[in-house]
Amino acid sequence: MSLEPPKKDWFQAPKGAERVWIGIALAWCFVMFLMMPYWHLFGKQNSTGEAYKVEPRAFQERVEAFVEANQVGELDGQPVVEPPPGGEAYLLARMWSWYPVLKLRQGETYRLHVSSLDLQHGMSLLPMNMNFQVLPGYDHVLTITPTSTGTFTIVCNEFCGVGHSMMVGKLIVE
Ligand SMILES: [Cu+2]
Repeated sequence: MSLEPPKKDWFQAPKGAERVWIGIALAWCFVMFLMMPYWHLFGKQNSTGEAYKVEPRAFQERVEAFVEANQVGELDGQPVVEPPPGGEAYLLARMWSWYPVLKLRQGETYRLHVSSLDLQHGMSLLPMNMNFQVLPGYDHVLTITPTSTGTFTIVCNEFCGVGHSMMVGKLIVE
């Protein structure tokens, strides 16, 4: 069997129900397209887009200094760190853990610096619907105000190797 070129006038304009379905799909594309700027302006869980360049080792040193100055306890071998209300907090992602465990106060606003020591990770705060990319070299600053108390779980949502599924951290809000 050989390939044959299509016959002339092969195109037939859609009609009837096909037109309607194409119209519905196109209209929905526009709705989703407009939702992107809408959420950017009115979504409550968006990043402010504040980010700085940082060497991964320099970021790690800042995290260590932050832990040393504000540690209040220990949980599963990880330091529990309580940043000053309204102050700066740090969270380091690395293969395959989140460091340290943060302890925040409800209603206070923090500047949370998030970065990675090695490769790309994803910070997903459960059960809240929050997802942020965590990249080495970028100090991503999230302005956060916890509105509910409890112990929240941070999981990695970017596949980062064999330990990916065990990369679970904790965030405590009191
Ligand atoms: Cu990961």
